[in-house]
Amino acid sequence: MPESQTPTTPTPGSDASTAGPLTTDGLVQLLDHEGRRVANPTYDALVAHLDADALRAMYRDMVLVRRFDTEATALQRQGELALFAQALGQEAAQIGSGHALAPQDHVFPSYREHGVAHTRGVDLTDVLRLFRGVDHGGWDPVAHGFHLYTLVIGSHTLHATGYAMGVQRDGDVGTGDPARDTAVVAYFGDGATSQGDVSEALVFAAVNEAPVVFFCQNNQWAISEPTTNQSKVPLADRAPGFGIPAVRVDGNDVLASYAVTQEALQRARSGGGPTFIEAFTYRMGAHTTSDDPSRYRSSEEEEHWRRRDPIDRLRTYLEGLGQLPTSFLDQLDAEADALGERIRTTVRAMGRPSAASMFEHVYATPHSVVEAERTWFEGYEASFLDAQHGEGSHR
Ligand SMILES: Cc1ncc(C[n+]2csc(CCOP(=O)(O)OP(=O)(O)O)c2C)c(N)n1
Ligand SMILES: [Mg+2]
Repeated sequence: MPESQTPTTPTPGSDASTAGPLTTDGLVQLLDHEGRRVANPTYDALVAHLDADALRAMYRDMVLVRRFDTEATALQRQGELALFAQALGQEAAQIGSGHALAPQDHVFPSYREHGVAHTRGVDLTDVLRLFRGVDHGGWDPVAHGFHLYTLVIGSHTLHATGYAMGVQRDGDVGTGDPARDTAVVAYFGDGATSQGDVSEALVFAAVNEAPVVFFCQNNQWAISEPTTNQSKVPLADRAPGFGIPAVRVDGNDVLASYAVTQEALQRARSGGGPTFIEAFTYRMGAHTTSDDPSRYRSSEEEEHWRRRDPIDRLRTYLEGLGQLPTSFLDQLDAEADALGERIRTTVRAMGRPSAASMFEHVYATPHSVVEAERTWFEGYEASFLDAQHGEGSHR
């Protein structure tokens, strides 16, 4: 067992001494939490082609996404966003897996996959259109191979599986053409694994050998519920029961996250069917800006994981290689500052949509339920106007 997997300070949310869902046993790791390269005969070959430029590109993306998190949180506090969900602490799982994707792959995210969005070329300011309530999405899912965020926990694992079955029926699996063979990825959390939808998705994916990767970010919390309330065993252990191969990875290790995703994507694209990846990580921030984690977890636990910051780990590794020159870091600082400025300016200029616009673009074609709700809402709004003119009954 590499040193970093040895339990150090067992704290709530990080007790490696148990065999339960928080064990660190069996995690694929290529960089330990001190930023040292760990040899792994199975996965080394999958990262061998990553040169210093590629590793710096991952580092850059992680830093930019973290800046995005910080700026968006500040904007929410200033009243510019209704809500925000940080990806803080999950950058390695997201950027590592995102870098493994091919242009033709298609992703179904939850709501904190800002790192993956960034790797798919989604402008991060567009992500904030949803969190400001300006529209229901903010980007073209087809153009980016990145579906809209899904807030209904776990439901999109079914969408991903259905989409993957469509890919299969289009003949875009197992052709041997690297520009054509396509994989689908569903990103979801530890809490989502308790949803019936996820079990149904695993059943359909398994029996249809659908080209889908289930990427579970076990950040150890589902709002205030710890993973120990979701499972008695590591979450990845469930997948073999469905007939789906599973791998547990250190989700704070960008290299390992890249490698296991690469393996799973190749299996899916070549016709080998689904894979379940459990990326063991930690939600360093609050669930959302509406949450106060100090109500349900200790500062010791947060400190334990702060010392396992995924960005620090890659930085230490690159510094050890002598591959993080000051010129690069200075340029990245400037780039992050420019991104922050652009985020602030763009969000403030988004304006305020009319309330009625929430009924637009819910479906691609007219929908009788949405139309009925729109009609009711317009009448309700009008009743307030009537009241202002002394003609209605509402106060
Ligand atoms: C079907 C459904 N039930 C409940 C909720 C309320 N809810 C929002 S986030 C969340 C916790 C999800 O936890 P997890 O799957 O671990 O994802 P994380 O937020 O940690 O990324 C819950 C219960 C919801 N959005 N959808
Ligand atoms: Mg969670």
